[in-house]
Amino acid sequence: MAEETDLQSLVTRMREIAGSARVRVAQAGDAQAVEDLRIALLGKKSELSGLLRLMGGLPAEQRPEAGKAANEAKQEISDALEARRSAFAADERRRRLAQETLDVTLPGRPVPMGRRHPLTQTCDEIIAIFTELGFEVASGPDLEDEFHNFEALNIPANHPARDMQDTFYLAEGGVLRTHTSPVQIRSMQSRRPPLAVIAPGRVYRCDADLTHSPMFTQIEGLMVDEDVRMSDLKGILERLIHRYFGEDRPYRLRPSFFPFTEPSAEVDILWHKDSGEDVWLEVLGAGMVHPAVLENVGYDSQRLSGFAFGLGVERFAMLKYGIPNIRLFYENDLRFLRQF
Ligand code: 2NM
Repeated sequence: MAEETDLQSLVTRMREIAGSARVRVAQAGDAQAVEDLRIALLGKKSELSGLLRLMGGLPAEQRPEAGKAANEAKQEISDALEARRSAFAADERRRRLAQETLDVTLPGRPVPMGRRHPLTQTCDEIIAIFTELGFEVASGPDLEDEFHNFEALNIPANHPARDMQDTFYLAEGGVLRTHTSPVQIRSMQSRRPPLAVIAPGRVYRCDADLTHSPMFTQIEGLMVDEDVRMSDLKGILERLIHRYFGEDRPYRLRPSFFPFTEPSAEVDILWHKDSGEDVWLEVLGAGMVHPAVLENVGYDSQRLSGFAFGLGVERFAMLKYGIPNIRLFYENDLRFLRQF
């Protein structure tokens, strides 16, 4: 180019630069090549920038035309660079999305299902049998005083049930309840007949072998009204036995003794052993509430009568499911628990 700047050749060169830039940009192989080209074509050291500096040597009236040509060249190059850059960006995005594809038809990760503990299931099943008959559910404290656990139940101070061998006495006084009967005592103390309640809950005795645990679960029942009879008791217990062990299950009432009932009975069911032998198995205790117990809670034993019964929930579950060891209920071994 001539010493002094010539408008025509300046404009021509700018158009040539723009034209060849379009070809080079079209040939760029990747986004980095486009960026390298942007610096080479529009950067401070580019030929176009050099030409812009030369524009200062033009006569003032020619500068607008040169400036217009420069802007057009810059714009053309920028547009070409941007088009190429966005094409590579779109390619990159498509590639990434293809890699990230999620198969929404794949099965989900399994969520382990929880279930009720077999003791809870058995408890709920027995409770349902009684609530359907009109009984209410009552509860009370595990730590009892000797009045509610023994005295009110007509269990005298020298009775073997009060023995240290059978009962957990607390140093601070009181006992861990040995049955849920104290709940029945509290129900009678706080309410007036007619009364039909069941008391499910944990009870505690100094006892441990295959079929006995120092803590186990009991359900006791109580009904008090005018003219409640032994035949009412038998009817209710028959419903329980037939609902829980099967409608054709043979059972029998056998005379027994408890301090808190008179008369008292134990209920046996006929059990078919694996050996082929049929045996009577005791499954619960029951009786007509002793008049002394009614008087202890302030009821008139001349006007009122009642029946009561008690059963061990673990024993009911062990019989129905053939569970050989009571401790399986408390170990929370999932291989055991999953079977129910
Ligand atoms: C049993 C057997 C017989 C019983 C008695 C009472 C109360 F509080 F009414 F006197 N509640 N439960 C009872 C009667 C419990 O369990 C083997």
